Amino acid sequence: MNMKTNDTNKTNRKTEQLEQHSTSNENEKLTTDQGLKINNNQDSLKAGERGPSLLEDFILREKITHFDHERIPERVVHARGSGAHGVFTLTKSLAAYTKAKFLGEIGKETPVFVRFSTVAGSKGSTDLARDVRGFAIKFYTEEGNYDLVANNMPVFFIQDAIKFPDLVHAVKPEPDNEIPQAASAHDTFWDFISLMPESMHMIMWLMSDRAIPRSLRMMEGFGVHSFKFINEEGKVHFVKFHFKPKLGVHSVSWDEAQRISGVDSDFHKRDLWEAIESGSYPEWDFGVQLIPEEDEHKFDFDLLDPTKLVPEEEVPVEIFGTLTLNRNPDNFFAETEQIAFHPGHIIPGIDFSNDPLLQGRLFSYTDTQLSRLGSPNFHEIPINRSINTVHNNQRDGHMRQQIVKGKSSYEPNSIGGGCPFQAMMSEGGFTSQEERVSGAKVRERSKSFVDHYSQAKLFYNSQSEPEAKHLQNALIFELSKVTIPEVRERMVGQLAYIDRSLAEKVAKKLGVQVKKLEQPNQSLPADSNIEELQSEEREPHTKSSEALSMKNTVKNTVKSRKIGFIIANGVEGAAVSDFKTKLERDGATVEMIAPSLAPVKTTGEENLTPKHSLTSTASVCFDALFICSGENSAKELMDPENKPKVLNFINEAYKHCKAICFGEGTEPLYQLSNVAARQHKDPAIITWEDNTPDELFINAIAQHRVWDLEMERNTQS
Ligand code: HDE
Repeated sequence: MNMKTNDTNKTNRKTEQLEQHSTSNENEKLTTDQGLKINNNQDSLKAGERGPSLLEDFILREKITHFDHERIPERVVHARGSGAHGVFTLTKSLAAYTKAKFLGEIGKETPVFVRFSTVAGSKGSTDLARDVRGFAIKFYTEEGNYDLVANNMPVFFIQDAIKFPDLVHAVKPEPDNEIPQAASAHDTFWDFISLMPESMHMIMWLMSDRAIPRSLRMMEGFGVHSFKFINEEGKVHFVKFHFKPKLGVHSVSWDEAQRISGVDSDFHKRDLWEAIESGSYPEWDFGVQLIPEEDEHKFDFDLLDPTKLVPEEEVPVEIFGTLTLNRNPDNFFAETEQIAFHPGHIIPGIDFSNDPLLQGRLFSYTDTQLSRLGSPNFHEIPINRSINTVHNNQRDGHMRQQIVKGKSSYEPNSIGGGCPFQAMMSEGGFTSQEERVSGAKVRERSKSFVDHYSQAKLFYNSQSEPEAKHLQNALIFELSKVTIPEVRERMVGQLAYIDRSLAEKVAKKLGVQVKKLEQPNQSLPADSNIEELQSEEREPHTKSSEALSMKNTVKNTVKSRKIGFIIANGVEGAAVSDFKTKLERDGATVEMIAPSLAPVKTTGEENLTPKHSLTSTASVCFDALFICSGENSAKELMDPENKPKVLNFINEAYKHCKAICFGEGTEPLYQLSNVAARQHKDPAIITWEDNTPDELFINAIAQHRVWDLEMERNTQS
């Protein structure tokens, strides 16, 4: 029995089902795939000890053959992923809006598996790429699997699925030289984007710090499209799905992201894994925006347009449940890699809208699983199995697992007693929402989709000063990598429709002029009436929205924050343990960093065992630093061998706007660091002169970063 599933809190119908397919090698003998015990796994069968290997060696052949075939194609997008098991708990009933059972009964718990991902990079690429993050949730409901295949941004680049292959080809490494990996900062991406004004709103999100999250646990999740809820009476509401992290929405700086990619390219994967292993379970509030069907047209944008969000000021997000991740997978490939999501996996009470992007997705996901997992039986892979048993007349195919008894595999039948029967609606039988549709068969975009700039403006207007600055810098970084001046210029021309001063700031750094684009929307069909379709002068109905700025996020907890304690021989044992206890009491994690991995002598009885050395880690792997008290330890840290490394730690943390606490006796280090040059009170720098350093430190860490002082911290250093 697997240890993890012994925990009764985490046992549910899905874990029980997975347990039937799990195995452990503990205390077992090595066997072949046929169950034959192997006596020698060191040498192949040979004709004489120096002779050639024999074809007869079935053990060698089996092992090598399996190895030769152990790779499957990676996902064409979202290849790099991290997953976890968890539970969705309903805290408020949605029964008035949907007949979906898992959303009806307060307190109901539904097992889930969530897979987070970056989009553009390959499976082995860095976690800290500037990119959208996938946030795909499989709810194992009693009515069948429901997949909410979401992202950490509420809008998308394109309005119609037919443009998806173009978008992905543009962002992926260029076809001739396969450069660059996991990066949008290159010619083809910006060439495409500058010709696609519908992507401008998403570009604002992508260039914002949302694209470089501090943790997968500190990101929002959005269903993007409008979906539909249908209740028992058949009443329809449009619905937008939200997941709001209880730890708040936080990001790293771009400079940090680049450093993390070098120091620990698995930073997000490790962070999620370690948080769950330590019992610090990530949690999100599940919220919905509900719009009665009759209000569909009351907005100044089209609810079917996936490049638009519904401002929370216009329709508030109501919280109905909690998503908790509480168990790491037992096997990455079997679970995180083989899980197969599909927005078309729905259950009674939930239906699609006519969003043309969503409609295209409904085709793509099963299709891609066929090529990735290799068989129409991918639903039988344990992680993909529904907890509701499957009964139908689908049969055969590669790797079929289920042994369906009986003679008939068709319907209607009399030989099988007519089984399996169709279910009536009252028995949970799914019916699509009845909707009147009419119209000529046309290959066209709705005129209501044409305003591409006003919500881009709304997003930009809503950013705090540091966030807006980061966004500008991101554009400058990305577009500076574009080698074709015309593309840079065209992109700046697009930005001018969003915000003139943003365009000017970017243009200056790119060495181009802000020019009015002759034809802003070159993506339109050749015979479109461009004048009629352009909407560049439109102002957003909502001028700014608090929910769009990370400045207004949760900042009252240090839970699961990682604090680096820099120690050396002679460190004040009592001060270290006091600080550590207080931080851990509030849920933070403390890790010791010393000049080497050898135990560190303290002024007290106990030695401390460092987890890291100054060489094996970097300040970018921590949220805050405590330069631990002790004159003697400070002396050792100032040895010529240690000093540059310690100062680099401090200066980097300072540059990245983190909280730093200097203990008693560390003044010499403080004086040598860039921190000493500060001219103003900086709430995130705590020293031996402060009265309640522990409280101040904890409060500063909870603020995440002092982004407001970034300019000041950086111009001094
Ligand atoms: Fe996806 N997308 N997508 N997508 N998507 C895939 O499916 C696709 C879109 C999203 O962790 C693929 O199994 C099309 C929007 C996530 O396994 C593929 C279009 C949103 C994941 C695919 C979109 C997403 C995928 C690749 C435009 C946010 C990772 C592998 C019409 C709401 C799921 C796979 C996981 C994965 C197609 C647009 C989210 C090829 C055609 C919008 C989170 O089927």
